[in-house]
Amino acid sequence: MSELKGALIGCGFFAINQMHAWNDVDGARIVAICDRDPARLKVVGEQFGIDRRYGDGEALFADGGFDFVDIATTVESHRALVEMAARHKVPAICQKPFAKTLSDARIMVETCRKAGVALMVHENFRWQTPIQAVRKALEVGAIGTPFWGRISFRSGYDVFSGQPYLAEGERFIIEDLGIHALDIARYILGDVSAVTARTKRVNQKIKGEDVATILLDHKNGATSVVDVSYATKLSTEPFPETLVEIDGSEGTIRLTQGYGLKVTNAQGTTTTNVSPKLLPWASRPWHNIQESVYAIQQHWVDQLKRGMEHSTSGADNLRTFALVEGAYESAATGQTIDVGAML
Ligand code: NAD
Ligand code: 89Y
Repeated sequence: MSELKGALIGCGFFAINQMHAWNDVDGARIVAICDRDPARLKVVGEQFGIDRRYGDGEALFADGGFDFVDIATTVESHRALVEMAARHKVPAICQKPFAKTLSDARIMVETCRKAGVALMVHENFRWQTPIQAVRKALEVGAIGTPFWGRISFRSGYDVFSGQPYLAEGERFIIEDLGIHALDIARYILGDVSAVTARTKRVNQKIKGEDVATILLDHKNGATSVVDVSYATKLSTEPFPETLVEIDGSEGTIRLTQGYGLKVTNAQGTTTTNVSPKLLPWASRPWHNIQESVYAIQQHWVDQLKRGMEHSTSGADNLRTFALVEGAYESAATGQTIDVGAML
């Protein structure tokens, strides 16, 4: 199949990474961009040499001439834009968080299914090199059957300067960042039957919670703790590293700060450097996330060409999104939430 043509909607803070990654991806290129803010449209259009520019999604789709759309706006517009893509029979990638509510997310998945168009959520953290390394160690049976895990993201990094909207929502860390850690928990230990959560707001200058501790009961009997914080001041700032601990019947895996992977089993302990590549357009400390943006976008193109389901398809992401909703419900009620009943 020849090179796919894409259109990108939403030329904000994070879209710059997506545009750089599209330049590197094999088999696709961006031919049109859209943003309702003319200043952002101009900046991105000039930086990446895109002449076809639109201030409105309907006008973009009406002109057409592209094989897929990459929706990089914030959550408020996701449902309308995914539905627009489905109406125009255009396969769509949508940034996380996929939707405002699980009920919206379900409708979006169903709408694309009925239209017969592929839908992938840009849930990129599972594509990070260190997370892929953990999954591989498990797949080759290095520690036997996992029975316990901890997925941990604790930081004091100022995310609000680049993404000011994060300080303004009633919900913050679970919806914005915990969503990635919950997805990693599913990716590594499998689907979840129940969720229990506690949250806190430490930074009084923001509206939502900035600390969450979440207990997951996995369907295979494993238990995991997903703990996330943007109120944690450490001697060496780990942003944006997700640390992982897995205990299995035959050994342990530890993904430690600084991208070290330690695997211990009857053969002894091996320590491997699983640092992400610093792509030419990337910058520290974001390079881990930036490399995963390239990886997920390449996956989108490869699977679309093969006509196969994406790792983080809309349908897959419903199971991650249910954990987000379940965690908020558990924190609000103090109860353990049955995830199966939500899906
Ligand atoms: P942003 O506010 O900087 O950019 C969003 C852009 O979309 C703005 O320029 C805005 O004008 C435009 N926009 C909004 N609604 C539109 C519409 N209906 N039509 C056309 N343009 C519209 O936001 P951001 O920080 O770039 O975040 C975008 C999304 O990316 C968020 O959902 C965020 O959670 C996500 N994000 C993901 C990662 C990741 O690693 N996956 C990292 C950061 C942000
Ligand atoms: O928006 C968030 C994300 O998806 O990754 C990190 C982030 O930019 C801030 O928490």
